Amino acid sequence: MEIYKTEFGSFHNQTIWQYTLTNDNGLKLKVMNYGATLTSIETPDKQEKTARIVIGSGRFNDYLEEDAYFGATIGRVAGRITAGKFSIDGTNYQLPLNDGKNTNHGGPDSFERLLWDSHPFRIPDQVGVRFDLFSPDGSNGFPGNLNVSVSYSLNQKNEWRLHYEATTDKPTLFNPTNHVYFNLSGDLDQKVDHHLLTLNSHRFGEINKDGTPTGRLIDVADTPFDFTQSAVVKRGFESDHPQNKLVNGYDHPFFLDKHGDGPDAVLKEPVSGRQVSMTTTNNAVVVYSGNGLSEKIVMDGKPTKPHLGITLEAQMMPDAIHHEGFGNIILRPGVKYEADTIYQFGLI
Ligand code: G6D
Repeated sequence: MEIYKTEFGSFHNQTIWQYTLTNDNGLKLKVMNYGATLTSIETPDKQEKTARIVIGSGRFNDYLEEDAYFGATIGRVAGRITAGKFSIDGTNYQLPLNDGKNTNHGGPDSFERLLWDSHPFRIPDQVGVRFDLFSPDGSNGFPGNLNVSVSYSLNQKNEWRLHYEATTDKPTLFNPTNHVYFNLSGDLDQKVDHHLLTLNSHRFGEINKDGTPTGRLIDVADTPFDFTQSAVVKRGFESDHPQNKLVNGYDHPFFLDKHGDGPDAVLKEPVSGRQVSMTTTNNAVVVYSGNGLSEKIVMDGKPTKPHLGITLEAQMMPDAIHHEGFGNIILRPGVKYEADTIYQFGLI
C-alpha cells in the first residue's frame, strides 16, 4: 500500500494537491483537494492490462472548464431541489437556481468547486485521504455552519471506500454523493453500451422533463429499468419507454430494496472482464448514462460523447425534502451525519 502527494495545479493562487493511492493488486486511485474530486482509478483487466476506468483527466484545468462533475464530491444536496425552495421547521429557504427553474447538485460553485483541506492517512492495510470543508451559514442559501468531511480510502480487498461525516449548528439539508463516471472498458473511445448492470432495486423514480422527480415510484418489471438481473445498459439508449426517451438513456434514481446481503449494484464490462460492485448505506443510487456529454467537453485531450460513462451516485433519493417516503435529508444540531459507500473492483 502506497500513498504519495504531487502538485496538480493552482487555483486562486493555492496549490492543488493530487494524492495517488496504490495497493498490492495493481489498483491505483487518484484524488485531488479541488472538489475532493476523484481524478482516476486504474485497475487490471483479465489480461492483467491496467487502464483508467473512469472519466477523468491528468490536466487540472480540464476540471475548471467542465460542468459534468467528473468524479466530484457533490453537496450540500445531490440532485435537484424543485424550484430551489424548501422549508424546515416553518422557515422557508430559497436557493440560487443553477438548473433552469431548479437547483441542482447544491447550487452554483458548490462543493465540487471548492478547495478542501486534505489529510492523508495510513492504517494497516489501508491508505487514504480525509478531506475537510467548512461550509458557512447561508452558503448557497443553505442554513447552518456545516463541517463536512469525506474520507477516500483504498485497501487490499480492492475497495474504494467513501466515508462521509457532517455536523451543523442549525437544521439544514445534507445529501452528498460522488459523481464518478465509470467506463470499465479502459478505452475512452468506447461508449458504455455493452456494460452490464445489476441493481438491487424494484422501483425507480419517475422524473419530469426538467429532471426533477415527480414523486412517483415505478415498478421496474417489464421495463428497460429492470436491472434486477444483469442487463446491458444499451437497451435504455434504444428504448421507446417515455422515461428513457426523455433523457436519451438513464438519469434516474433507483430506490434500493436493501434486502439480502449482496451489493446494491454491480457493473460489468465483458470484454475486459472488469467489474465493480457498489454497496451503500444510502437508500438510493442515481444512474446517469452521460447523456449530456459531448465533444465540447474535453478531458485529457479527448473529447467526450454521450454514453461515454455511467454514474452510480449513491445518495438518498433526490428532492427528498419534497417527497414523503424518499427519506430524511434534514441534518440537525447535535446529530453527526455518517454515510458510507464502497466500490469494490474485480474481475467477472
Ligand atoms: C445533467 O440531469 C443530469 C444530471 O443528473 C447530471 O448529474 C449532470 O448532468 C452532470 O444535469
